[in-house]
This record gives sequence, structure tokens and C-alpha cells, in this order.
Amino acid sequence: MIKIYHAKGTRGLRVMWLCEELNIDYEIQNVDFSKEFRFSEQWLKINPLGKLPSLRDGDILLFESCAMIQYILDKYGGGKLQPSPSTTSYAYFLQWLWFSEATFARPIGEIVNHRREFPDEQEIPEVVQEMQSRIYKCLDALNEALEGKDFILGKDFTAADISLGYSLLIAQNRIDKEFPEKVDKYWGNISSRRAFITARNREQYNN
Ligand SMILES: N[C@@H](CCC(=O)N[C@@H](CS)C(=O)NCC(=O)O)C(=O)O
Repeated sequence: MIKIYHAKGTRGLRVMWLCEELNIDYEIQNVDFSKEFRFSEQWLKINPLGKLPSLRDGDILLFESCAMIQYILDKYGGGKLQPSPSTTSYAYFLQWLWFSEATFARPIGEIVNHRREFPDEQEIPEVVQEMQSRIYKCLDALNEALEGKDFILGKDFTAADISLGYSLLIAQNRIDKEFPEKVDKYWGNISSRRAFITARNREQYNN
């Protein structure tokens, strides 16, 4: 069975959400998120960066959440939740899947890390504001792309929505504005899905 090494609220949620959408069994291995544990010899064998998540499936051990998504889709998805590789939609699927982590989650993660390393009055407002301005650009691009759509590729929900959804989840408390209108509606569409709610409950109750 797929094992997801996870701590509540971290990117393992993307993988849990995907497994729930695809109805795939998975096991959650809860991990102590403290820096001490993450940089222990024991954890560095599972994630050489001292980060989360990691995924184990037999002999395979992965440490990038969007690679985990693509791996699960290709191995167990049976063509679900991604367009066929020969289509135009697939090009956009790849773009949004990669954008969600490589571009959008990056400034959000920088705020999270900055606030962890420089709590309370040590926070440097200019650093946070610069990262927020990058988040707003991403939200604007997403808002424009969502014109007339329920999901990022149109009427069909795909794993790119899962990946974007996680980034929106963690963006929420790190910005000083509301989501733009179409992003807000989109967030409502994806966060009300049964699979997302189940994954959130499973991480809440650690089972
Ligand atoms: N690109 C990686 C990012 C992993 C990542 O930054 N994970 C966060 C938790 S969601 C973490 O471990 N942060 C601790 C740190 O960066 O020090 C992925 O998508 O898996």
C-alpha cells in the first residue's frame, strides 16, 4: 500500500486528496515536523532535504509532491484526472500542475519559512510584502485563466486542481486581501469536494 509521510497541513495533503479522488488505499505515517526530527539521521534517510512529504510505494521513495501526483496518476490512475498526453489540454494540465508548486507555492512557502525562522517582532515586513506581491501576481494569472470555467481546464476536474487547491489553501492566511472573484468561486468548487473533505478529516484525526 502507498505510504504517505505527512504532518497536518503539509503538502502530503495533495497526495491524500488525489488518493481519495481515485479511491486508492493509502496509509498515513505521521511525522514530527520539528526541525530536530526533520534533520535527524532517521528522517534524512527518508527525505534528504529534511522536508515533508515523502511517499513510499514498494521500493520507490519520492520527495516531491507533484512528482508523487504524476506517479500515482500514471501508475494507478487508469487515465482518470488527467487529459490524454496527445491533447492540447494536456499541455495546460502540465503547466498548471507545475505552476502550482514551482511558481505559486514558492512565495507562500517563503512567508511560512520566514515566519518560522523570524517569529513575531523579528519578522521583516518588507520580505513578507515582497512575497505577497508575488502571490498576488499568481492569483491574478489564475483568475484570468478561470474565466468561464468551473475548473482550471474547463468543465472537468483534474489533478491540476488538486495541486492548485493545496496552494490556495496555504495562501489564504498569508495574504492581506481576499481571493479575486473567480479564484474565490473556484476555491469553493474544489474545497467542497468529498475527497478533499475526507482527506482533511483524515489528517485531522491522524488515521
Ligand atoms: N517542492 C516540495 C516542497 C516541500 C516543502 O517545502 N515542504 C514543507 C512542508 S509542506 C516543508 O517541509 N518545509 C520545511 C522547510 O522547508 O524547512 C514538494 O512539493 O514536496
